[in-house]
Amino acid sequence: MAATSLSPGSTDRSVDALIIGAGFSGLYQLHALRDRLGLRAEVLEAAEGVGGTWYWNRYPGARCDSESHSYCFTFSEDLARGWEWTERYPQQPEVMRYLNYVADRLDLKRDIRFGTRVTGARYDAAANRWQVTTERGERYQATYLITAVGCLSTANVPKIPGFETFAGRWYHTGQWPHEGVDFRGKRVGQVGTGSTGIQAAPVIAETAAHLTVFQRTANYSVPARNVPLTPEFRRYVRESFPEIRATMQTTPNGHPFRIEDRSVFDVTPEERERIYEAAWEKGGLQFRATFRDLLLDKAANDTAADFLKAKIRAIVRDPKTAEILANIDHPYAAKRPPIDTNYFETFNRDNVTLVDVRADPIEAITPAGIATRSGAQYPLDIIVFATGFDAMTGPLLRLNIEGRDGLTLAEAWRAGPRNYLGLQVAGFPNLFTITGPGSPSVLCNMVVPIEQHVEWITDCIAHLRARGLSLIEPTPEAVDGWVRHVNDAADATLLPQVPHSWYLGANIPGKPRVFMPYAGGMTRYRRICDEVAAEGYRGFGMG
Ligand code: N01
Repeated sequence: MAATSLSPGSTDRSVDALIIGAGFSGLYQLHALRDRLGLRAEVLEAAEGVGGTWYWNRYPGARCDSESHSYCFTFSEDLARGWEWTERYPQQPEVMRYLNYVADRLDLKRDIRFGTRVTGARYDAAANRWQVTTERGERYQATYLITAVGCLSTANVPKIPGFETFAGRWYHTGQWPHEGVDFRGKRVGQVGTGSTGIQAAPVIAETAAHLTVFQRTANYSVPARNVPLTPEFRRYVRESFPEIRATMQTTPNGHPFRIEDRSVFDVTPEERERIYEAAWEKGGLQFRATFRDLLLDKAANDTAADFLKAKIRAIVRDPKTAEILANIDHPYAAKRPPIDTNYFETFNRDNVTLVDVRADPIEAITPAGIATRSGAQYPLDIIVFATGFDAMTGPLLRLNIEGRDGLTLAEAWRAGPRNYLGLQVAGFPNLFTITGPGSPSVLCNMVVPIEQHVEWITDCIAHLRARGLSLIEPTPEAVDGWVRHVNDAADATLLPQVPHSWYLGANIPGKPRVFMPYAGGMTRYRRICDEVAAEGYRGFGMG
């Protein structure tokens, strides 16, 4: 059913549900509300196409670190059977093709307003409606407002003195030009060595005249070992769809493999070495799944950390460079663990230099390049900022959301995000946040929490409608309890012990230091959400 204007002459569009964002979350949420519940639902999307994070992150080497056969929707066997991946890890263009396939197959694009950036959303209590405004001045109204803006969609370009004076060109990896960047003959500086920088550097180095990598925090990385998928593997995926889905739904991180149920100290040092070596050869995030206590016990983690640091020293020929790369100050996987293709090998190239900006911090950007505190000057034609995102809260706060009694989300979250189940905020009725802070989101293969959230939200709205109710909001007590539980879950792991982690908001100056994702695992989270629903949406007020 088409959306209607409120009254003749009014420019407001009125729908039942507005969804912000057309990535994985927004696409599935639109399908679920429109095609399962029969709601009038629309998506507002700033980009000119579907894809969300994959639309913007077109940097060289952009590739998913979840294995392709698990990085896709599982809610429809029919949808899954209509698609075949080509590589172990899909490259950005292939994920985009997949999401377009989904959008076309489910006929979603007719209800997505592209090129429409939301600039404000205000809850009108008298009407129990959300009033949403866009950059172009359009106005929308809806009973339900669902954010599907992802966790990593607000690019962080560090405020380095002299930035505006740079005479060359600069790019942030999360806002990469569609036409690409030609590095041939250019002196390129890359700032940042997170998952993105680790993927980008080897590819940039292939064409740049020279690449200088500015590393502030040394990072672990395990080889991805990407390969084209064999016909046998594709057959396995086709034939084993229910089993693969069942594994993804019953593992803490939503990946299609299980975490080994053994402690690092259950095996001899020789056996442990053999296990790590096999996992290194196999490649990918399964390295983290070799033992159950890697993220729980520092001594256990040290064994993996030592193994990985030794690998760096073995790969990188220049001992000084190797030492800077292996000088890692945090437990393995306590920051998001990158996987790579030839990252450490890249530092053996003649046209690549590593600069340790922990020891000698970036002082300024000059017209000619980057200057560090020691007075060293690095002349550059191009600077690539692989400097990450104002993660999790950033994409929500920039929507300028105002709830009941004029309370803004920025005020409600001044000391850090507070919500219930990661899905709803007290004082913001009928606002649902897919993969919001407090959700397992970024600690998982993202599609798994996304599917769970969308289905939970859809069931919740169906529950309200079946009872003639039109409002749901968590109680302050439920929010307090969830915030406590999120903190406790994080404190039971090594994750909050990394002072410079974006999980804590530590990469953004002035951002409250709160561990944002739910570290209790997707299986436990799913169980809690199911119990809450089964108990009549315990912890929520409805009306
Ligand atoms: O961002 P990051 P990312 N001066 O924040 C450095 C997902 N992802 O885009 O650690 C100098 O991790 C910063 O240093 P430090 C994934 O969840 C997935 O790489 O703050 N350096 C760090 O080295 C990932 O975790 C995939 O000390 C500065 C880097 O920039 C998340 O996205 C691929 C600086 C930022 O690392 C974010 O990853 C890519 C400054 N002023 C990303 N400011 C896959 O699926 C920041 N840095 C494969």
